Amino acid sequence: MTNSTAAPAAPTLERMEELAAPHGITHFGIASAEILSDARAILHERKALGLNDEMQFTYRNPDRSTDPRRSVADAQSVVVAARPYLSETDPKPPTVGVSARVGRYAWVDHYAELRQGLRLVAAEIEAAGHRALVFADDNSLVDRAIAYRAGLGWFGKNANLLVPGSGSFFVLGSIITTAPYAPSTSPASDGCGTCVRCLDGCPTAAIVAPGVIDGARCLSWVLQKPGPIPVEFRVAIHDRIYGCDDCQDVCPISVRLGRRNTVQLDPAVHDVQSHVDVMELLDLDDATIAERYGRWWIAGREMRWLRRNALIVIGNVADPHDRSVRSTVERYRADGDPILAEHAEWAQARLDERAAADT
Ligand code: B12
Ligand code: SF4
Ligand code: SF4
Repeated sequence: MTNSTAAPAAPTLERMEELAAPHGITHFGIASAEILSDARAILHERKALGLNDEMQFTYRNPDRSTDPRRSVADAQSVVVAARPYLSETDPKPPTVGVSARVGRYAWVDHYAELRQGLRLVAAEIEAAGHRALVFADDNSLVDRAIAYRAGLGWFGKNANLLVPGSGSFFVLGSIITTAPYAPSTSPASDGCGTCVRCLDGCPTAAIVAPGVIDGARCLSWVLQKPGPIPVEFRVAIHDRIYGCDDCQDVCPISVRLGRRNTVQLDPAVHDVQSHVDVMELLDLDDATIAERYGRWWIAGREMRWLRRNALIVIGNVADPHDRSVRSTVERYRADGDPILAEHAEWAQARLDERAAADT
C-alpha cells in the first residue's frame, strides 16, 4: 500500500482558456521549447546593422532570449497567450489643457491582466507536478517569435504578430514549462498579401523593409530612449507622449475590417490613461509623475524624459497665443537641465512658427 495520490492532469487548452478568460485572454497556442534559431539569427544580424539603436531588451543577450531552456531548465513546451487591447470605442480627448496621445497598449496595464491569467494556468501546471514560469514582455524571450511558432498568428509587414481575422492589437505572454504538451499545428499563413499600408503609413519611414524596424527611427523607441530627441523627428511626434500606433491603425486587418476581439475599458474599473495633459505634467514633481505613469518603460526611471516629450507636444499642438503655454515654455528654457532647456527652446521656435502661419 502507498499513501501517494496521483497528481492532477496538466490543464488542457480548453481548461487554460476557461481559467484565463476572466483576465481577457482570448487565444492560446503551444510551441516546443527548442531554440528559436531564426529569431536568434535575426537579432544578431539587426544588432550588427545597428537597427536596435541603443535598445537592450531581447537584444542584450540574443542567445538567452531565444532559448526557453535558459529560463527553465529542461523545458519541454511553451504555452503562449494573446490578450486583445483594442477598445470598442476610443475615449475622447479632454477639452481642457493641452492633450497628448498615449499608445493604445498603454492605456491600462494589459500586461498585469495577462500575467494574472497566465499565473492561474501556471499554478495548475505546477499542481500537476511540472515547473512553469510566466514571462510577458520580459527580456528573456522574444514573444512574437514564440507566438508565431505556437500558431497564434503571422508576422505582419509592420513587424507585429497578427492574429488571423483580428489583427495585431494583442499583447503576448508565455509560460515556459517542463510539461510535455503537444505543439499546436502549423504556423498561421501570411495574411498581408500585397498590402503595404503600414510601410506607407509610418510617419518616419521606420519600416525599412517588410517586418524590419529601424529602432532609431521608430517613434515608439524615440519617445522612450534617453537623451535629446533628434530634431528630424520632433514634428512627426506631433501629439504623442508615449507609444505610436500608426502602423497598426492603418492596418486593414487590425481596424478597417471592423473591431473584433475588443476589450472593455470601463472607467469605473480601469484608470484609463489614453491622454495626458502636458501642461499639467510639466508642473508635477518626479514622485507624482512616477506615481501616475511609472508602469511605462521610462529610461533609467528618469521622469525628465516624459517632460522632454511633453515640451515637444507643446511646441506641436498647444495654442501659440496662450499666455500660460508661453510662460511654461519660458520657465523650462531657464531649466537647470540642459536637455529640457534645449527642448523648450525648440518648442518656443515651433510655437512662433505656428503663430506666424496663423497670421
Ligand atoms: C524591443 C521591443 C520594441 C522596440 C523594437 C520593436 C521591434 N520591432 O523590434 C520598440 C520600442 C520600437 C517597440 C515598439 C512597439 N512594441 Co514592442 N517590444 C519589444 C520587445 C521587448 C522585444 C522585441 C524584439 O525582440 N525585437 C527584435 C526583432 C528582431 O524582432 P521583431 O521586430 O519582432 O522581428 C520579427 C519580425 O521582423 C519577423 N521577421 C523577420 N524577418 C521577416 C521578414 C518579413 C517579410 C516579415 C513580414 C517578418 C519578418 O521575425 C522577427 C523575429 O521574430 C517585445 C517583448 C519581447 N520580450 O519580445 C515587445 C513587443 C514586440 N512590443 C509590442 C508592442 C505592442 C509594441 C508597439 C505596438 C507599442 C506601441 N504602440 O508603441 C510598438 C510597435 C512597433 C513595431 N512596428 O514593431 C508587443 C507586440 C505584440 C504583437 N502583437 O506583435 C510585444 C511582443 C510585447 C508583448 N509581450 O506584447 N517594441
Ligand atoms: S510604431 Fe510608429 S514609428 Fe514605429 S514603425 Fe510603427 S508607425 Fe512607424
Ligand atoms: S497594414 Fe497591410 S502589410 Fe501592414 S501588417 Fe497590416 S495587412 Fe500587413
